[in-house]
Amino acid sequence: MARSFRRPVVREALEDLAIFGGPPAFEEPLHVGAPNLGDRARLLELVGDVYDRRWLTNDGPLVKDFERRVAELTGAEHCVAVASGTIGLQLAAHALELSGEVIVPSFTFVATAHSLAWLGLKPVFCDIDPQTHTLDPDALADLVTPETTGIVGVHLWGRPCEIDAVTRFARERGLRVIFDAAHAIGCSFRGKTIGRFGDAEVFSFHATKVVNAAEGGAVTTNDGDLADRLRLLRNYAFVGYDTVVDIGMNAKMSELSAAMGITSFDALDEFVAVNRRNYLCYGAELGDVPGVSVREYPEGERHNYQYVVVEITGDAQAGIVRDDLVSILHAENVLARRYFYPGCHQLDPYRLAEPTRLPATEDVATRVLVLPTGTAIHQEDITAICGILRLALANPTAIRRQLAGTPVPM
Ligand code: T4K
Repeated sequence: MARSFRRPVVREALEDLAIFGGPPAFEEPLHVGAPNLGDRARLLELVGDVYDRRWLTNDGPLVKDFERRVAELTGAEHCVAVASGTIGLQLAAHALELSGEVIVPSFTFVATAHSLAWLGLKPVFCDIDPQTHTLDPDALADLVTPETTGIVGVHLWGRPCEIDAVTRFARERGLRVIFDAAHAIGCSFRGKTIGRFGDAEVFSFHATKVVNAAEGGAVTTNDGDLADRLRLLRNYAFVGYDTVVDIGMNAKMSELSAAMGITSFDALDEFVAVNRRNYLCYGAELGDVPGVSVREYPEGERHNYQYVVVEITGDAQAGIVRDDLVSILHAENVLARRYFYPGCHQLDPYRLAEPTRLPATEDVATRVLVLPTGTAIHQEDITAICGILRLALANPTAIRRQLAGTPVPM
């Protein structure tokens, strides 16, 4: 059900904040990642067609149409739709015959690392450039060993990583390159749409993404042989009914997901326009607030503005820190997120295997706050959220006293 819009309670005084005992500003939770929904009638029409055709999955007509739409938008020669972004990354890594060690930024959603580890590959975590939040190409050389076979760059927040530098570095050493483009549908790098770089790029069409197929993903590539191999592996590596030529898996997108994805694609321009409007609104509300900066997207490129990312610059002794703001916002029913804290290298499965220090990742991971956006968010919501942030940031002493000993919501 769509969220019925109830005007949020606007905070005027510090004591009104929910952490001081006031009622939450929002009656219902505001999520980061509430899905953008396309046209209901169109979705139901497509689902009706699926029902009538009795063709539910296995490379059906809607999946083919979805693939065509992704290829058209990205400019990639081939698109292979899959069941999720995570499976897309696995399929690409397997199809490219990666082995041993693969370099990957730690500051990413854990699926990037998991997809490699699940194949028995060792993710070797790389630090980021704190200005871009993406893989620092200057950090790559120290991480290469005789076991290294590939690099996975991540276009975090939809901002392309240093594609040229990463690709050049990899080519000089005979390494494969996959770009995790989970956030980057419709974004561009030097005027070219994301989807045609490296050996392959992998998108996510999870419910929380700007284009969603409920669950889904896609691998794009300009390499026809690789695309053929991806299609083979996606369907257990069957050739015909009885012949299996490789160790494949079930990575197929269903027709129902494709129906959702096509409906979502139809509305992409509208979703991006709303995201951009929200992003500009946050920027205007927070532009002159000391201690907080809204991360900007590079000029002259296409963006989907899917994430509103702010960095909190206050220091732990004197000011409000990011985690204080998370507690304050959650109490108001604004479920802001600490993506991607604490960095993959500090998550148990990876931390325990091999302790690593990545100073830029560790610093940025304590300062980033991701705020709700998308079509479920109204301008009044943003004004109210920013009002809460301004009030809190202007009163660090009282806030810190009030929050002393309060655990950060997870
Ligand atoms: N690489 C990168 C860089 C990624 O960010 C991701 C996924 C991947 C690879 C892997 O792609 P997939 O295999 O997922 O296709 C979410 C998403 O689940 C995940 O897709 C996404 N990145 C990540 C950044 O965010 P969570 O666990 O933080 O949030 P989740 O799924 O619980 O959703 C967030 C909030 O959205 C919920 O608390 C409530 C709201 N929500 C969610 C769903 C699913 C709704 O209102 N309705 C819904 O249907 O991971």
